[in-house]
Amino acid sequence: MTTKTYAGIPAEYGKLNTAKVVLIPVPYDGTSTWQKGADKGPEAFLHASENMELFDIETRTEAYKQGIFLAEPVLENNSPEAMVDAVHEATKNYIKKNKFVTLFGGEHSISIGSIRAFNECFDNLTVLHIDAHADLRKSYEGSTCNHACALYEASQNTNLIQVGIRSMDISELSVMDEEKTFFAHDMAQDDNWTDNAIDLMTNNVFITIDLDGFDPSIMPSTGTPEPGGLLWYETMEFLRRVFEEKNVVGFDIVELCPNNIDKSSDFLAAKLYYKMLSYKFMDQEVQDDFEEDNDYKHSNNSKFQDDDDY
Ligand SMILES: [Mn+2]
Repeated sequence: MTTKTYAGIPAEYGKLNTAKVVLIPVPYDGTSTWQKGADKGPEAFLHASENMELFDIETRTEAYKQGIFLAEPVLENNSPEAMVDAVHEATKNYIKKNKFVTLFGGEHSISIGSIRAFNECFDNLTVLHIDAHADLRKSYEGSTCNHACALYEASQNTNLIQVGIRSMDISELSVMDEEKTFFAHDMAQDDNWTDNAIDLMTNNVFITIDLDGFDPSIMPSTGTPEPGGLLWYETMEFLRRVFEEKNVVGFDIVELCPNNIDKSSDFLAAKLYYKMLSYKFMDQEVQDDFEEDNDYKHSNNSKFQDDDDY
């Protein structure tokens, strides 16, 4: 990867010791079943981010000034299980440094590792899962770490809320909690779905977004596009409310499958990531003296309050 800092931000905003945010790229595409290319996602996302303006009009903030450290990418790909372990370890390492940890995939199986880390570090975790697909298979093609299984573990040991679902196998019905599932065809008819989804959340929320949750008209560059997905402003309105009303502890964005023709999807992913940071930090002052290694408090309420204690 050629990028030195996220979005080309000045180096003083990209240092690990002062940054509030850590971004872990995971260019992994080992188990995808149809179109390959999610391994190219992080690079396309970072490239688009460099061409994005960094003042967020809606919140009137410059979230990058909170500091965003671009971590070394997780490159482990000997097996899906080894990749999941590597993602878990990297994610937990930065959570323990009291960073707001974010990841960019890669295919959705990376989320098995990130969710496992967040669930170990935060009490009563809600996983908000935005996706076209349920991803609730216990195993698929011989592995429990296949992208089709991305949310199975979360369904067993977190408060999993699924939004935008419009494709699944009948076998997943027995795992799915339909009370906590917002099917796309119902959302299209129900203006109250955002209220209902937020009511089901505990305070600590991890968000995992498969970009195919968006409608293919605005997000064509993904491995398995499905008609009838989320549009931009309804998603932003929903996400903003989640960030305002809950303690979002981290997030990942997966399944960008870039191609040479459509660049708008890369920019959607870049904008989505930055909007989520803008919502997270919209009420937080930027540190005055950023270059000093101040011991300021982070707001993520992780179990780990002491940087040295691990
Ligand atoms: Mn999906």
